[in-house]
Amino acid sequence: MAQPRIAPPTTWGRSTVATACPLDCPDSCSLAVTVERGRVVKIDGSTAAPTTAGVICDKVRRFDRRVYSSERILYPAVRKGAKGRASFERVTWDEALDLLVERLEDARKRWGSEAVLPYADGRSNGLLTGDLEDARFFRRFGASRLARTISGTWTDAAADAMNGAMPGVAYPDYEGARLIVIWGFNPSAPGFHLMAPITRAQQLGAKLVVIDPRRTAVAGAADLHLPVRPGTDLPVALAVIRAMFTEGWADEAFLAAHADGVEALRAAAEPWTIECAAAEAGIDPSALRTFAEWYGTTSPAVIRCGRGQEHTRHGGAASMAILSLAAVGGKFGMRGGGYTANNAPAWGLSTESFIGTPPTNTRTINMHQLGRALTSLDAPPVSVLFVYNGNPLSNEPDQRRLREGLAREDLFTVVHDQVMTDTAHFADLVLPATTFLEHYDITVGTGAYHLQLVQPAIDAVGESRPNPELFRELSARLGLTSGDDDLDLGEAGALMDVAARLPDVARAAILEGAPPPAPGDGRPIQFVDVHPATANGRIQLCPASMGSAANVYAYTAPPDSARHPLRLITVASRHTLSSTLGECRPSIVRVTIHPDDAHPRSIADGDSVRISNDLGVVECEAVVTPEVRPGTVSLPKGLWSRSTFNGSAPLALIPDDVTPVGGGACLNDAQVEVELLGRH
Ligand SMILES: Nc1nc2c(c(=O)[nH]1)N[C@H]1C(S)=C(S)[C@@H](COP(=O)(O)OP(=O)(O)OC[C@H]3O[C@@H](n4cnc5c(=O)[nH]c(N)nc54)[C@H](O)[C@@H]3O)O[C@H]1N2
Ligand SMILES: Nc1nc2c(c(=O)[nH]1)N[C@H]1C(S)=C(S)[C@@H](COP(=O)(O)OP(=O)(O)OC[C@H]3O[C@@H](n4cnc5c(=O)[nH]c(N)nc54)[C@H](O)[C@@H]3O)O[C@H]1N2
Ligand code: SF4
Ligand SMILES: [Mo]
Repeated sequence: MAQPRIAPPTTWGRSTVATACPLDCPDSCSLAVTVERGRVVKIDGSTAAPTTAGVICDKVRRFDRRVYSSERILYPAVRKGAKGRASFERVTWDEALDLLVERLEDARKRWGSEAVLPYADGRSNGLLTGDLEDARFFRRFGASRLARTISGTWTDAAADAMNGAMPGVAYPDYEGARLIVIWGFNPSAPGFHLMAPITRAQQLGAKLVVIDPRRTAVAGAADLHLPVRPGTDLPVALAVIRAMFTEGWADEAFLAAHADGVEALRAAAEPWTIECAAAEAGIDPSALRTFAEWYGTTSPAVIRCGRGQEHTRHGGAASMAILSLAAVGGKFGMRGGGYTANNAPAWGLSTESFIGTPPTNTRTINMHQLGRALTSLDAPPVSVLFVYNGNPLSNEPDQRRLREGLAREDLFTVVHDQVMTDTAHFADLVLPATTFLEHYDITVGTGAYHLQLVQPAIDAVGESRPNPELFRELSARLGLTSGDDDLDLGEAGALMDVAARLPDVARAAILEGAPPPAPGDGRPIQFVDVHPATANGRIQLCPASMGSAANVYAYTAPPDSARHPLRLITVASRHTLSSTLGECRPSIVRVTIHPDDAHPRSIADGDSVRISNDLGVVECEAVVTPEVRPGTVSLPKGLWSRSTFNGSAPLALIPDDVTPVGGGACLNDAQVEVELLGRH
């Protein structure tokens, strides 16, 4: 097999390493990293991936702040003081692994192997550092399983059941659209490389519609902005579907030829007149009618479906209705028409085929109820928690309960991470992890069509180790190795191991730098280059696997709460990638509140405020602006405890309820009250 086109990290002189950004962002940029005397001195975008076109975000341009952070975990350490106090004592890797193996074996002896729970999200990890050696290890050990129900799980499941995860419209093809709909997505934070084609399309006369409770930058540039009440996207999408049928805009011929479940969808949409849906969403009915008419009568029309609407009680159903629109309108079959959701399935890669070891049927714990699991399970209890590729204390609901769980004296928590996160402060054992500038990976874009090699630009900082190395070592120490996938090949060997299992074209892209082999040369036209990979090749508008249409599309309005009248949404911000780089956030965070809500509460711009509900309290500053709709307040997601006055993240206000189908988190469903705390 071809060798990776990689040079070992230089320790002397100046060189530029071609690599890629694996962070959880749809754009999957190609990077040029300049290294001098073994240190990263510059991180730039490269032109290897056409979407990047040499331009990257400030977060990654300054990723050296994390690599060389004073908060970087440089060596293994064990807890010395009370849990959560972040007092640790350095140990050797050997001592650390001995201790970990002892705790894992103790837990297994006392409670059985399900007493061990891995917590990893892994959205910023590619094919090598997530769901490979780690999955093999935990499966062979027989640990409890973590249900990873975040980030597109519901939309991905819907897209899979409806269209067989048909790949979507590529960024450059937005330029050819006559109507662009940005739904619950904010391309000024994630996916900003989509902005250029949108702007060019507008210059060519395309209309832009944005559906978002906030007036984001893209909403500001829109011809029509629908500032819906959070969580009301289902009625809004169903009302557009209904209007398409009643006004004769639906493409009945396309539906007859290519879709099942048309009548069930029509029936689900029937109650939602424009007036009814607009009243529920708190928007002007004439604006909603205009949107329906534009969508019904304009082609090519493309929808970018984001996460905003998904992180609510009816989020999955809303995503299904949104994805249905393109079929009802017959928008496929032309460049610039259709939708974009998650393009990663375009490569047809199967994680299971890389892992090799079959999944266990051990108990499954929903990641969003980690606090509940740590504080309530007893048959067996969670006795060892193994955190890597994730930072639950900054990302999971019901933060107070999670803190309570992590503080349990009888819990052994190991955290393998790059920096001392809030979660790491609660660890009994911390292990240093490499960053993507120090290890190999293969990254698959979810928005842009890229499959790229990530390679080390520098040597591992301190004593940090990449995930595959840690889990191979653990497997060896616990006698869990078997088969040829356990040869100690080192990290580059693990890369070759995965590459060997890739389809030929993908392997060539990774190992020989051949052009990425995406369908339709990376610009597939839906229903021309790519088709629904469902069992009968037809779109399933109401897939049986999602439950009956009547149930899935049943809508109940969020409860009105006199005590907590404001809806809190938590959104991606340009400072961090979820909680990654939260250590570099400049100051106390600001909650965005509309003047109509601020004035009666005597809150002015820059005031200190207290946001509360029955679950918790967050104290921070306020920014008063009409950029968020009345009745809704907004905070960035992924905050560390240092970003608020009282050390609580918005997660302290978010209940750990999960959606009835899919088990997703209701991150944008919390009701809160905001009060004035003080004025500087
Ligand atoms: N810079 C940066 N980039 C990121 C991230 C980050 O933290 N920072 N996070 C990454 C991750 S993990 C993900 S999943 C993606 C998320 O990226 P997006 O899909 O853009 O998700 P959000 O920022 O959660 O929300 C998008 C928009 O939806 C709006 N919104 C909130 N609630 C609703 C609602 O009920 N209905 C509608 N229609 N809109 C609503 C918000 O105001 C927001 O502007 O971004 C990824 N990229
Ligand atoms: N309130 C609120 N909460 C949210 C969201 C929201 O919108 N609002 N969004 C949710 C969403 S969509 C998502 S995807 C999740 C994201 O939640 P997480 O997946 O937990 O994302 P990060 O905060 O980026 O944390 C990733 C951690 O893994 C570490 N890491 C990175 N690479 C490696 C590696 O190779 N090895 C090891 N051992 N560690 C590594 C990083 O240093 C970082 O601490 O958050 C969710 N939480
Ligand atoms: S986070 Fe997104 S925009 Fe920034 S470099 Fe990575 S892929 Fe590009
Ligand atoms: Mo996500």
